[in-house]
Amino acid sequence: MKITVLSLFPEILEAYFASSIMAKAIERGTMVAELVNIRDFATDRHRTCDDAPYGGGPGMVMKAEPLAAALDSVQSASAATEGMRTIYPTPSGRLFTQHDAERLAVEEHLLFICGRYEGIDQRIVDLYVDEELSIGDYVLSSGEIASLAIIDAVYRLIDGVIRSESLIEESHSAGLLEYPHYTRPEVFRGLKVPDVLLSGHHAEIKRWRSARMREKTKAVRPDLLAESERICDERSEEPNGRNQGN
Ligand code: 6GU
Repeated sequence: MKITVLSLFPEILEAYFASSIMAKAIERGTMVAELVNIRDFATDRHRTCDDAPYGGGPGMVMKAEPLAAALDSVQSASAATEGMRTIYPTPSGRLFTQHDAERLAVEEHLLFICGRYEGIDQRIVDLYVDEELSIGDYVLSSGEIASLAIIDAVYRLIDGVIRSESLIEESHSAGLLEYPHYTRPEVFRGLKVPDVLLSGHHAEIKRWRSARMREKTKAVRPDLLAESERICDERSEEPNGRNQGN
């Protein structure tokens, strides 16, 4: 998969792309990452990328021309543009979920536009953007962090990026939150690892973990519990999170 990110501050993203798991995926050729500085496509003397909004109001808006020039350069450089999906992370987008991550993980090329200020000129959305995604009901100061959140959720699902067993049992893959994890030492500050985990009794461990998943989900995300039971009924399986997929 290729990932292109358009940003006014690509240095924010560089550390992430150089980090261990992503760097390894890039080294292996599983991932290709491309950072594009939008400012390189501004043509005036001051390389202006923002301007006041028509109609008035607070803040600034990212100008259409530098963004369009940057987007055109990516499109003309990539051979198969039909294989490219353009994503604009914005708090006014549809809520991004694990289901979206799974859907996007099979794309050939994802392009992210990082907005700053009050956002980008609507005509860029109209002309170039395939989907607007929000990462939650709160407002971040810029699109870089939201883009990284989406990229991270997506690329780890690609074959060969992380061990597939890790993906099967984790939170949300079956709509339930994860069970608690323990590693050595057996006693830490007077707190002991639950006996069942030391028993070597795999069926018991599985039951214990399922119970903890349901308990935790009921306590903090009852909305997910209802949805998970619906999905499991559909599959006529036990709602214990052992099954892969959505
Ligand atoms: Cl995608 N962008 C920004 N700036 N804030 C957000 C967001 C995105 N999703 C939630 N808050």
